[in-house]
Amino acid sequence: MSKIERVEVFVASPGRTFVTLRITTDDGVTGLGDATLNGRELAVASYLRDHLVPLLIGKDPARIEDMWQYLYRGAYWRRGPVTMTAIAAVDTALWDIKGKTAGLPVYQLLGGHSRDGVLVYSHASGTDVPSLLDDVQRYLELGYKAVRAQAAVPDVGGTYGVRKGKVYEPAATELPDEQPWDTEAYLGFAPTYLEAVRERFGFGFHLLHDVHHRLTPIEAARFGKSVEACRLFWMEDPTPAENQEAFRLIRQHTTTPIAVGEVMNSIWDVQHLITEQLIDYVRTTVVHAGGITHLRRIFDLAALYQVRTGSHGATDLSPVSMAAAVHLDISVPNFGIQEHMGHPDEAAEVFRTGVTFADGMLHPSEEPGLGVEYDEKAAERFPYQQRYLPVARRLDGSVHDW
Ligand code: KDG
Ligand code: MG
Repeated sequence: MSKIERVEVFVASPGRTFVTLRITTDDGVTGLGDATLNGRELAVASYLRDHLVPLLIGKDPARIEDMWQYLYRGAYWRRGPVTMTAIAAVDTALWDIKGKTAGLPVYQLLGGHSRDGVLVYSHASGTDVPSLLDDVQRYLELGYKAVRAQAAVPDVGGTYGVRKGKVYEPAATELPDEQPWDTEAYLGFAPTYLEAVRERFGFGFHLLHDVHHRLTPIEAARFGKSVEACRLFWMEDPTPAENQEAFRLIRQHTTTPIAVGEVMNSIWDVQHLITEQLIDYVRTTVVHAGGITHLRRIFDLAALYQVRTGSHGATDLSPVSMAAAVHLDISVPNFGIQEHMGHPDEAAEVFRTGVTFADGMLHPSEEPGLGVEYDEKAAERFPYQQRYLPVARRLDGSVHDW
């Protein structure tokens, strides 16, 4: 039996911060896991370094399920983003090791191809409608078959999802940037630019939109109804989802499909959303929902209720997470779509990934394991930089969901 000999936690900021776990066995096999929790990175690094590393040394890396149960049940304290991201990193690294030991890419361990490629959507945005339309055109020309559209609400500022640089990076300031929010202005404006996108480019591609938790259930119902003619692939996070029951009201009013889950960390956080068919797509991810082992469990539950997958894939999910996501996406029967935002250029100096893009789809690496390498020497050139996500405030100064 091989044993876990070394466990390292790397925190580096190549264009943005990533926390990466590397497990090495006594026969020299290494596995990588992503442990990045945007704006709370050091909490997960400490959870790993101070609480999980001592538990891993000397253990059998082949016992992935047992390790998951041990770390989850053994903590006594359950769920939550910090715990589940730390467990995810260990789980992902163990799948990487198992693949390398078996000489197979991870998707083969998960049952092999269920499809030829992983449909992805990218992010078009604009500071106004003409610049949004130009950006949609750019993504369609790049070959994307699905595009998310977000535009800045005129005169208000603080709109979610409008890119400034090459990739949209909301965690851009040393302390939280406080941004204004006006629900009525958004509700009046957003349907008009989604209509403009359909008018200009037609219906030959999937159009998505992220509301980013900012509406109440009845406002979300109004929004969903008002964009029905645009035939969105989904409206994402229309209302905060701690109260899963809230989605019943939205559902009663609109046929616009709903996607939820990027901030959820376990099967219990999405249980009613799935079993009561209150959503159409579940957006939980490898990194924030307990790794490949737990995410597959969520996806299997979802399959029973005709809920499809639509995993989060923003810049804060490292190339390790993205590779793991693609292995899972290509193998599960109820795959829907995968978010694909890319990373700042510096990230490519630290992570080498075998994931490829062609014709609007991602394809997994054929190398054994996940097919990602981490260059720790290169990472040293990018020391940790503190960055927070923004905070939203309504026009009266009160805090709103960002
Ligand atoms: O860390 C937060 C981001 O990942 C999030 O704001 C991105 O909502 C997001 C999305 O759909 O990509
Ligand atoms: Mg989102």
